[in-house]
Formats: sequence, structure tokens, C-alpha cells
Amino acid sequence: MQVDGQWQHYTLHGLRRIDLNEPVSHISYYEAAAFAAWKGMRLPTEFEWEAASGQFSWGQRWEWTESAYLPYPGFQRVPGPVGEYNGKFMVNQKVLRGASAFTPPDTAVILTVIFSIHTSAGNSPASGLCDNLNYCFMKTLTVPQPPVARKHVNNFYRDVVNGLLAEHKHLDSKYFYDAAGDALFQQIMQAPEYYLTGCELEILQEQSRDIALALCALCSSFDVVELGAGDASKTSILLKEILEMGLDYTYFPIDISGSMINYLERTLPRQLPGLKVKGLNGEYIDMLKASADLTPKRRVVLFMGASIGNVPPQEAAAFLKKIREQLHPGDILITGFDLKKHPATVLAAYNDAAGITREFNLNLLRRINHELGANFDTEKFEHYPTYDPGTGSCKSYLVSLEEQEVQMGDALIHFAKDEAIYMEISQKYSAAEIDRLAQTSGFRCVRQFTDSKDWFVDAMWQCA
Ligand code: AVJ
Repeated sequence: MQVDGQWQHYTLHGLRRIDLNEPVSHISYYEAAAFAAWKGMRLPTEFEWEAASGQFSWGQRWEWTESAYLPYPGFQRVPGPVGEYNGKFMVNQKVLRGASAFTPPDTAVILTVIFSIHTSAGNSPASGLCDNLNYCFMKTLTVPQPPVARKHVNNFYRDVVNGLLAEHKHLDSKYFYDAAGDALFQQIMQAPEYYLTGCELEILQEQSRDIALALCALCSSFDVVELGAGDASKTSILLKEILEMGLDYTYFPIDISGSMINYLERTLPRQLPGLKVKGLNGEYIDMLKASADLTPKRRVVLFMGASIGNVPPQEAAAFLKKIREQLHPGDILITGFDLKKHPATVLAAYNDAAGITREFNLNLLRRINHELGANFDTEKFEHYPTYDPGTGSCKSYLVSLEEQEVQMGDALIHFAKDEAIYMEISQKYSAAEIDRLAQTSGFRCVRQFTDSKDWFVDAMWQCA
């Protein structure tokens, strides 16, 4: 219904504004199929759903497939009542797959529920789920949840609850990057105020040859590993330069996103003929360890884009030591650092006029709504970026505009008016601080590659 010109819908929490970024939910099979058709698409088959399920935000809702409820190849009915119950595959039923936000993440998860799609002659095809429930036959099978998904929901829920129940509320910026977050970050990188991407791009465009020559001077043969490769659009400039120097090497991009890794393995060898690509899908340290078993050569590890900025400065040395532990003497690390500069320039980069960074922060609340069943109203929070030129710490907060309560599973989170959630740190460094960081974490400084404005550094270090 419309209230004050805004579309609202009735939920378990009463009337709520419809969030246009949320997936369509609470619909029958017919409505789901019609919606997909309206979008020029179709529902996935159960097989397609299963193949892609590792990339879904798991455990929030059930999803309609267009597959009939039929036994898998090789299915055998066991004798007795269990077989009689599980062995009935009825006509007129479609498969719904997924898991509920309230299914205990550690245990098995209900994976298949089957609703009768034809109930009675009088039942309109467009009837909602509640109507259908009166007639539906529902069946559940428990099978183990995919390990990646289980770990994801577990940690995400735990980290969010702990962070929001803490005295000083905080969320972990690594959770910014769901599909919507990835897209918003792409937009941030194109915002005029967000200088970081352009500066590092300039370094790679203007100095890739110098970087490649410096690498070759340090070791005659190596492979390249990249932490958080993303779409590798900037790195590919350096990869091309190293290829053109006649070096035979493998590129091991590491990324938490499996679809990104697939994309790189498919597209990079076409874009850079002769390049060998072996993607590693997982966490930095685990995959860095795995890369050691895949090559006897020295490794050049790239950690670009000022991702290090998201590590609080007092933890940066410990973080870099963990990387160092996975490397051998002579291996090389190139890290991107955003430099200290005029505070207004820094602050503007995290407070763009178009409001993309604001959306980027609010998107994490939306993600928590979708994936953990919370009811944040993003209109009641304000994006508040700060920069302290003394410490070089650029921190973003979301400030609660009023006293409010947010429900998340069993947890009720109270916000006082003006209470803030600490969302992200993007630490800025001086050239001298970068050199000192190298030494305290077990590296020798080789060289700093700086852009023409002196705003950004790609620092080359060698394992001592
Ligand atoms: C991806 C960590 C380099 O901190 O500048 C951009 C993320 N946050 N705008 C940064 C980010 C808000 C970005 N890094």
C-alpha cells in the first residue's frame, strides 16, 4: 500500500517501506516465474542452482527452481516406512532450494522443500505463499551445507552481533563487498574525489617498466602472486610488461570471490597471450601458503590498491609479519600505500558529492538485513567520515539519527540518538613510516614508486 506517496508492505514488524534493493520474496512459484519472465530471464533449474549456490548469500531465504521434483540419478528407495516416505516423487511439484536465516549454521541445513504447485481448481495461479500453504505438501531433506557457505554465515553473523553489542559499536569493513558492495566500490573508484585509483594507475602506466626491471635485477626467475586481485585491470599493465621482458612466469591471483577467479582465468590469457594464470580462491594467508606448493620459484607478491589501509595501523606490522612468514628469503612484496596529504583532499575521497561512499557504507546494513534477517532502516543512519591528519587515520562512521531498536535474529540492538557505528579505517602513511613498517615486519626496503603528485606509493620490499 502507499503511505505518504511511499510504497510500504506489511511485514512481521508491521508496515515497512519497500527496499527496492532487496530481492523479491514471499511469492509463489507462479509469481517467481512471472517475475523472472518480466525481467527477461527464467528461474534456474535445480542443477543450475546447485552449481551456483556457493556464490549466493546463503541462509536467508528459499529460492524457486523450475525443476520438477524427481529423484536424482541412481536414487534407490530404501525398504520400510523411510523409503516409502522419502521415495515418493510426486507429479505437479517444483523444487525450492535454500536455507533459512534461523537454521543453525553449524548443523545440517534443510535444502529441499517441495510445494505442490497445483492445489485446487479454484486456486488462482497468482495466489501468495500463504494461500498455497493451506494446500501444500512440504517435504524436507537434510544434507550437509556447503563448507564455504557454512563458514561464511557463521563468521558473518558472529562478527556482526559481537560488533553491534559492543560498548563502542563497530562492523568489519571486509563485509562491505557483497555483489552490491562490489558494484558500489567500482563506482567509488570512478568518483572524481577518489584519487587513489588514478594515482596507482599512473604509477603502473608510467613506471611498470621500471618496476619490472627492478624485479629482474633482484631475481632472474619468479612467479607473481596477487592478494585480493579483483579484476586485475591495473595489475595487468605490470603483468604485460613482465611478459614483454621475455620472462616465463605464472600469475596466481588470490581472491575471496570465486566468480572473480573464474573470470580472471578465462579472460586474462586471452588479453595477455602467453600468460599462465592459476587462480586461488580463498583467504590471503591460506592461499599464499598454497601458492608455495605450486611453484619452486621465488614469488613476487602484490598487495595493491591501498588495501593495507583497512588494517588498523597498530596491527599493520603483525599483519605484514604473517605474510612474511609465508614467504622465503629473497621473495618480494609490493604494497600500495595511500600517503598523508592535505586533510581536505583525503576527507573528500571518503565523502564524495554524489554520495556513493555513503551508499557503500549503508549497503552493509542492507546486507545484514538480507543475510542475517535484521530490520535496519537505512534512512535513520547518517554517513560520517573523519580524517585526523595527526595520526593519518581516516575513519568512517554511521550515526544513528534517533533513538531506535534494531532486531537481528535473537538479538535486539539498541541505538541511542547520535550513537555511531565505526565502519572502516583507511590509514594514510608517510614515506618514512612505510620504510619503518618494512623493517619491523622482516623486510628490506628496495624502492618506493610514487605518482607525480606524491599522493600514493607502491613500495617494493624484499624478504630479509
Ligand atoms: C579498498 C581499502 C583501498 O579504504 O580507500 C573506498 C575502500 N572505502 N571508499 C579505501 C574504500 C571507502 C578502499 N580500499
